[in-house]
Amino acid sequence: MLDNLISKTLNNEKSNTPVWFLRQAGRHIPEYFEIRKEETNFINFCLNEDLIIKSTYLPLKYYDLDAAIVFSDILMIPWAMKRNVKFTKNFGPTMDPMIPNETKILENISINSKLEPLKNSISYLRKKLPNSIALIGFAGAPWTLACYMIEGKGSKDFIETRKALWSSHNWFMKLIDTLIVHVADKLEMQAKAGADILMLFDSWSHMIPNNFFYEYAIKSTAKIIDILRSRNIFAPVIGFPFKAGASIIRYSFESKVDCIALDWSVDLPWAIMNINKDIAIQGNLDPASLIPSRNKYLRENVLTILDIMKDRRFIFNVGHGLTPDCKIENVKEVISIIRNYNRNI
Ligand code: 1CP
Repeated sequence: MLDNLISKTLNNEKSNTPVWFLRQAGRHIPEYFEIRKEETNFINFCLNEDLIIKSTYLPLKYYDLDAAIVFSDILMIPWAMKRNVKFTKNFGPTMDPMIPNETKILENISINSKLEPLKNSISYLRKKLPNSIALIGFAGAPWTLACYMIEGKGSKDFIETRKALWSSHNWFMKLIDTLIVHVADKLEMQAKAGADILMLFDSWSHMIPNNFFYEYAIKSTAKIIDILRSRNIFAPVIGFPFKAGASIIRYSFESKVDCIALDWSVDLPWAIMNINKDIAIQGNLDPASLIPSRNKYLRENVLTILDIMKDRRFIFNVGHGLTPDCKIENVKEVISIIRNYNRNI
């Protein structure tokens, strides 16, 4: 086992509180935009080993972190499935929306052959990174990928996806089953290449109609983890059912994740009372608290989170990705509060 705080925390040891940040690699560090200029097409950027490696390293140059997350995007799976994914500046990702009942997408294809640069970058990074830094590989969860693929873009309510779920349910189930296999394949590839920890982003889990939450958030995650374990991949999995409210209780017991990432809306005292005590917890500082300069509540808030979580296996993180306007000095301050807290307990 790697000698780092995150691996220890996830492998059942109570250790000092580790820290890393969702979306720590891109956007809020000005130097990222210098690296980004080297390749303006974002898909090509995510396929360029040199740029993947530079971006993954970037936050480690600025911060004393316990993990690096490999630079990529959840939409590399739809891209590898031959959807014409494009990233447009100031708009976000787009692709041709899928027509419900379209069967071509359900064909059995292998996505990993198209993601070789990701695999090679992970192998290189794991060899170069010190053992004290965990390397995290990731994928989007099937529901969240289906949302982008059916809608063709981001959305406030993913109405087309929910309509497809009700009107073409058999097809929708097959689409999710197809995505389960692709997600498992991609996670397996990353673990075999050297990723120590795997994370599943279900960023739109709050768009799942409640009576389908078990099927599409919990069971699909459990199926992915079953596939991984059956292939002898035992890297711990962190699940992130974003904004799923009280449904995180059942998710924590039945999705088979080793750690649940909590978003910034979750009340921590409620969470530790109600969710599965056998799994670790990651979260849940509001990333917006890292935007104002000299935010006088920041320190108090970080200490409150640490106090509440002191008897649980806990990874400090934000409750959603860092935003482009987040301040580097605030991130540094949070890390120093955590390191000092660790020294004093
Ligand atoms: O031009 C650019 O630089 C594009 C901005 C950008 C970046 C930096 C996108 C487009 N993706 C990424 C990288 C990325 N995406 C990482 C790498 C690590 C890091 O930044 O530290 C990760 C882990 C992701 C994951 C991701 N992509 C998620 C899940 C996390 C979350 O925020 O909920 C989602 C939903 C996406 C889709 C996506 N990719 C990019 C954008 C702008 C979006 C969101 C669009 C929307 O809100 O619908």
